[in-house]
Amino acid sequence: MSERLEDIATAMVSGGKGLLAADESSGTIKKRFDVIGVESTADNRRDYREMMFRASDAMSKYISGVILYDETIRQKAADGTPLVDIIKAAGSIPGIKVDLGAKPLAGFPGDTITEGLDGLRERLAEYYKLGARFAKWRAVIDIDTGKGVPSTNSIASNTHALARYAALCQEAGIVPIVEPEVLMDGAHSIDTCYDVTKATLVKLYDELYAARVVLGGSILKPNMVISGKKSGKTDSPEEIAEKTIKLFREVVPAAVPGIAFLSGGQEDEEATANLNAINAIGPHPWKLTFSYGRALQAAPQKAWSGKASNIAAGQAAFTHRAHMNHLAALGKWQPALEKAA
Ligand code: 5MM
Repeated sequence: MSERLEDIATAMVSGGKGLLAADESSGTIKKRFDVIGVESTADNRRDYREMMFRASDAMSKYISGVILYDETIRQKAADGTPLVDIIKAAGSIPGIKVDLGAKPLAGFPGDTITEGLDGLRERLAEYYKLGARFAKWRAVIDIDTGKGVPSTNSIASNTHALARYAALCQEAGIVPIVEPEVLMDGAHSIDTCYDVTKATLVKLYDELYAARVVLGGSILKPNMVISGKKSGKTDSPEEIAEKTIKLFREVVPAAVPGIAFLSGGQEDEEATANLNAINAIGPHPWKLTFSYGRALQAAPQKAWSGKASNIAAGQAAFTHRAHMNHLAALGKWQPALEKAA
């Protein structure tokens, strides 16, 4: 496959394929394993991820790339094959999470700043050698308007860090996924989500221009415009689609080849229905697909539950969700397809 940044970025979002976000850090994967009663050991994490990467139908037809964690990009399957080689053999692209997590932002209670820029040039060079052709950095923007969260400083600091990260990635021949996640955990309305996401994306593209990032060789990984979970309101897919697209048309340059959404705590089918509604009102200037973590993995995690005898069931659950999201990325999903399965 071509090594041009623009070609890699295009391959990541085309043909209704999307990304598997399997980059849970040690603390996050432990939380996921706790739910299914599995101890979070290196071997269990390897077995679980190997199960998904060996789901050949899902990986070859629906998953364009996999975001890995530092441990996983170095791991070998039970038979000694590097996990990266299994991903590549399926025609999928290995990627790597390079941020070191969100820490409290000094002086701004409730805001966080994502760390990991120091030494990033050297880490990217190593990840390139290990096979990564794209990377991901997640900035976390919470909403708590009563407490002044997010602050202007949080948006400025996080988007500046995203731009510095993206420039370093492109220097290393790696496509940056820029992920400014406006959390859906709060009690805010969909219109507040719209305003905060808009402020974040406007600043993000200012910073990316200033850092001379080539937009054609980058991917945006945003939240959808959606009400906070604690608001008690469930928005229709049509409203989410209409507001999300209205916003993106105002602020995301057409030079960006693709937008790959995070699921952010949406239920599996909800994330699929919302992506489908977004694509159903196209055509759009960019490809719109998925880069889901929880909405792709909750079902296979439950089906697998740490037992070797459940590997086929786990792979079937993963393949089904990947297939449904593939259809949603093409605007061709229907609820009846879930029931049929
Ligand atoms: C898979 O989860 C990713 C890693 O999270 P931590 O660094 O907190 O362990 C996360 O960045 C993920 O890639 C995105 O948030 C999208 O995942 P969801 O579950 O929101 O689709």
